[in-house]
Amino acid sequence: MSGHGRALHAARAQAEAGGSGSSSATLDLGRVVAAHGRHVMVETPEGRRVMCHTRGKKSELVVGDLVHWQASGDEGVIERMEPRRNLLHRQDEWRSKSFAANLDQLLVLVAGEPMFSESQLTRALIAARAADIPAWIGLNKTDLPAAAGARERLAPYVAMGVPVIELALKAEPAASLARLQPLLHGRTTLVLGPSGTGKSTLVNLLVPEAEAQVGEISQALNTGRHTTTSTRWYWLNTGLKTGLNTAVPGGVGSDAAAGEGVDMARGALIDSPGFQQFGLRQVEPMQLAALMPDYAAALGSCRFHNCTHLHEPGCGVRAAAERGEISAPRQRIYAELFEELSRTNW
Ligand SMILES: Nc1nc2c(ncn2[C@@H]2O[C@H](COP(=O)(O)OP(=O)(O)OP(=O)(O)O)[C@@H](O)[C@H]2O)c(=O)[nH]1
Ligand SMILES: [Mg+2]
Ligand SMILES: [Zn+2]
Repeated sequence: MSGHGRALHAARAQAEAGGSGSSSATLDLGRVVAAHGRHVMVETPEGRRVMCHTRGKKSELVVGDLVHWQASGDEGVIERMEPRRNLLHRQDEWRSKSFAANLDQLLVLVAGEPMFSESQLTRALIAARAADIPAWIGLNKTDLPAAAGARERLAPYVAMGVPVIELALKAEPAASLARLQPLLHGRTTLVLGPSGTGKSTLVNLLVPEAEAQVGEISQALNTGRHTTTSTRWYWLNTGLKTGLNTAVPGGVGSDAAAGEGVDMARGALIDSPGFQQFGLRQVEPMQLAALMPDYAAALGSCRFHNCTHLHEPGCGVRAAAERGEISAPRQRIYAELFEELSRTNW
């Protein structure tokens, strides 16, 4: 289903054939599984991990990138990157921050405690749409009373067709896993969301050997709320010891016997640090409506072709809003974003 295994093999075959550059036959192919400044951890198709550095001052590589590298002692040097299938990033006023590349989907994990910001959720969903990456929402901590408010806040997203699944990753791990596995199986999923919603809890549940630290550790050490400080790649279907992964349809056993098929059927999870800001400067203000499903559904009947849907007479989008088809918070977020993206820095 997912293309990442295929992509890696195809790119390797191409590299071996010398098909994409004269020196590429001497280079190894790998996938970036962690990135930190100039250093990136690269995993070979055989599963070996090699610390590599880039030649430039700063690396633009992100987790999920496929790279060609050359051994240099115990380490490696990155020579070049395969073209990206997609890239999820945020663009704040002064800096761009890439999350990960070559994704099959985005899971935005939210919770009622701490109550998620609808603006941040919308921004993440818009960034995913702009990058052509399917997204869905996981509502975690449904065991807490605050889940009711969060569920209400998510109702418009369900109505506009964004899949929402309910989870209690800590309180009901087995039930949560059963819901997650069909969605994660065989795909590369980036898990994004505010701090403290359970992203690392999710990774630890699905990848028991992940050692992704969970909030309690940092609370115990009193080192602050942000547990996860860098983005990391974790293979799925490696946690057979727990017995929890055996429900995966199409089975891990058959994959193991299929040789190359291992890569294909193995999904991956990418854990990321919680974010505070989510700039969308990569999006043109006039593009916004098309990237918001409830707005997009109402497009096409405005009197003016260059309608901003903010104040023009004969606006079909605002007519839809008046009929209750677009929620008040979404209208507020749209207006706020439109203004933010129209602002110039100088
Ligand atoms: N009540 C409840 N708490 C949960 C649930 N899932 C996770 N938690 C708790 O939420 C806290 C934060 O979980 P993490 O997994 O560290 O959150 P995170 O999203 O990785 O946070 P950052 O790394 O800071 O971005 C921990 O204390 C978890 O035990 C749940 O289903 N119910
Ligand atoms: Mg975390
Ligand atoms: Zn309009």
